[in-house]
Amino acid sequence: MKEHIKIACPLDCFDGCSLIASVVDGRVVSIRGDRNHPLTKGVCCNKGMDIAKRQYHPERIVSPRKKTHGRWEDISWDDALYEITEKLTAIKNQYGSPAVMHFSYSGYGGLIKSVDEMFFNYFGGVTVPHGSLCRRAGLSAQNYDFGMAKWHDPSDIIHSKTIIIWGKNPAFTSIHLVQYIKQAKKNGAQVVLIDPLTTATAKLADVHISLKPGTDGALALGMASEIMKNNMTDSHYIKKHVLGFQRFKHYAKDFNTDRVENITGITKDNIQWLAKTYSQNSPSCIILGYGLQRYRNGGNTIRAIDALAAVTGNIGKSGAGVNYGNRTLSRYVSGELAKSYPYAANRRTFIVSKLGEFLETVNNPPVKCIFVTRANPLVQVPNINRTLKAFQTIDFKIVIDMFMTDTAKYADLVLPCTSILEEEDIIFNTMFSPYINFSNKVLEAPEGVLSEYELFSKLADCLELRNYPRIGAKEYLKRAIEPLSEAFHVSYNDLKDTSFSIPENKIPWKDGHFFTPSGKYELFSETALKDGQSPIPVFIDPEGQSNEFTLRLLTPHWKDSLHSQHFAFTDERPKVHISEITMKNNHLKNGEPAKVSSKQGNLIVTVECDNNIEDNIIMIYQGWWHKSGSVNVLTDDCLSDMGEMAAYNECFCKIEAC
Ligand SMILES: Nc1nc2c(c(=O)[nH]1)N[C@H]1C(S)=C(S)[C@@H](COP(=O)(O)OP(=O)(O)OC[C@H]3O[C@@H](n4cnc5c(=O)[nH]c(N)nc54)[C@H](O)[C@@H]3O)O[C@H]1N2
Ligand SMILES: Nc1nc2c(c(=O)[nH]1)N[C@H]1C(S)=C(S)[C@@H](COP(=O)(O)OP(=O)(O)OC[C@H]3O[C@@H](n4cnc5c(=O)[nH]c(N)nc54)[C@H](O)[C@@H]3O)O[C@H]1N2
Ligand code: SF4
Ligand SMILES: [Mo]
Repeated sequence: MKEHIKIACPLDCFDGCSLIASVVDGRVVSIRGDRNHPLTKGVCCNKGMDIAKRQYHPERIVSPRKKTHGRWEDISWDDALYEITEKLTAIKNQYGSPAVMHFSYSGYGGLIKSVDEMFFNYFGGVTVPHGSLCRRAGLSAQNYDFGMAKWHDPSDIIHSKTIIIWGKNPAFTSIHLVQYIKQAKKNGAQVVLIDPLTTATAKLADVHISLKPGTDGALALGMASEIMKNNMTDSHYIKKHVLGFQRFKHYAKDFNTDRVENITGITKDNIQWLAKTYSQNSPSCIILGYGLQRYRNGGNTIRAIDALAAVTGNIGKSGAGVNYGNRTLSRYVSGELAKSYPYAANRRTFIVSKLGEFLETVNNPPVKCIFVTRANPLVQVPNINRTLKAFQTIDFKIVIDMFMTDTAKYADLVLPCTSILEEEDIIFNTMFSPYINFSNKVLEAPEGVLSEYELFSKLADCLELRNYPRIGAKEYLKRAIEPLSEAFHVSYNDLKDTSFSIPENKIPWKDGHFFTPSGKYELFSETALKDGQSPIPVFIDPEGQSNEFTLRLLTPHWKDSLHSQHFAFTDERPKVHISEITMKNNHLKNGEPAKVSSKQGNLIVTVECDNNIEDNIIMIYQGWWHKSGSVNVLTDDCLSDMGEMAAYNECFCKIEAC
């Protein structure tokens, strides 16, 4: 008999699908989309369907493994727990708890696995990453402007007349957004894409505007200047809701179309057309991606774009808004975890993209143990050569993962973990969907696999962490959602049965009250000034090319892999996408191997002639493993201006045949 059980996708994706696992004789035979979900409506991507493939993959880790003299051997859980207890106790006694680093990132988006963080808090506080590999330059920017990043309800886009998709590739990274963009087009909306690459999303757009990478801030200021010069602003909105208009106007007026054409490579006509269309054919919404803030000027770029909405009054109205990221869910679901914060008195932080540099230089205390959960840093952080070298100097390295990732391979102890099919959980990590999804337990974990929930409970016992909550997993989840239950009168069982979304989200800032200190939209931000930033959005030149390294490297996200997770079992060499002209200029042949070099390292790739790439840019998808070649051997560990964000796109390369 076939059984159909509702689960949720735990991947770090915008969309947050509800899925159906079909089970025959205790085995999952397929995963498909759940038609009853209000947003994802039964459509799911290959990565979601691959949950079943990963579940039964022959290379899945099903026992703890220890490396002795360079060889891996399976060990018992008792031995693994004993070793971890001994080492953590000794390190804490000799150096203090911050000599342990807990590195966790975005591998799994459910509540049940946040116990790792809770454990290390009760341990006394350890060294943890802060800053961002993902989107924090933009979040910090929107904090200055609005007080917080919020996204309109996804369905609201259909009321827009102009939609600017700015540095985002939803055809790959947010497939459920696409249906709303198509609906808006049917309703007559004009869709514009601004991206240096002709991505799959360009097919959705009426107009694609390409520009020099890292120059979007100048474009936005140029558009604002045109809008202000030609009285296309919403003066009523500005008067009532915007702080600092005159200061901003004074600065932006220098961004005339000649200057902006020169900086961005966009024609004067197109800049004028964009300014007019955005301000006059409204309501207009901007859908911001994350690619354009992975530069040294990323935060100011987002602030300059936000400013367009403020001066045209495209805020707080249906069909308007600057949609960047949804941050509203997490504060309602950290009930039990929040109770552990006061115990983490010795917590220490480091900037995540500077992992290598931090490990090279850290002292008082030094890092003696790295414990990695839900992350693959030796593929995903920038400047991998430097990071890897530093990582290898650490005495004791533990990784929890389902597979022997590149990070796991360099560890001393690797522990298996349960999959989404083996846990009852609540998935909340989406950056766009307002829904929280319940995921039922479908299967028992294979023999030898311990859930992280059990593992950290056992470790808390071994280490005698007195205050660690001794409660079952279900009770943990129930307590986690207490803030949500209190705010919206929704119970655990309600979440199980329905798709719940927070009602306040539909049209952000509708009441005209912003979360900024002044309560207004802040074109001039005192908070930014205090943080050492320019108080108004400014354009900062992106990094320039050098004589040796002339090609800009872009490393966007691939359709069929969530970061490194679905590149796992390919031996294929990574492809470098390159235009025919750049290919010929560099004496390369399509399909042949080539060496890409940057200041940081070298990578052997296969040349893929692709005329969707502008000349003088090369593109390699992020996520390839070491055996194929990780693109982050090339990237620099420099930072954006805000949010201590990895500026991956500030990377210039050269390429030669090999
Ligand atoms: N299939 C799939 N989906 C995913 C992910 C995945 O790995 N795979 N990852 C998820 C996560 S964690 C994230 S953060 C998101 C990322 O989601 P997106 O922001 O949609 O994707 P990115 O690939 O980071 O970059 C988007 C675009 O930015 C463009 N870009 C680069 N530089 C510039 C610039 O200077 N100006 C402009 N205007 N555009 C520029 C790139 O060409 C690219 O097309 O996707 C999420 N969804
Ligand atoms: N060059 C370049 N680099 C980038 C980016 C880029 O655009 N360009 N994008 C960046 C972005 S946006 C992000 S968000 C980061 C992502 O960085 P990471 O979060 O490190 O990326 P993943 O490759 O998804 O690694 C997650 C790991 O968690 C494991 N995992 C899955 N489920 C579980 C679980 O239940 N428990 C445990 N313990 N492990 C589990 C997976 O098997 C996988 O190995 O990468 C960044 N790196
Ligand atoms: S990766 Fe995204 S689109 Fe694909 S199944 Fe998961 S949530 Fe849905
Ligand atoms: Mo991300």
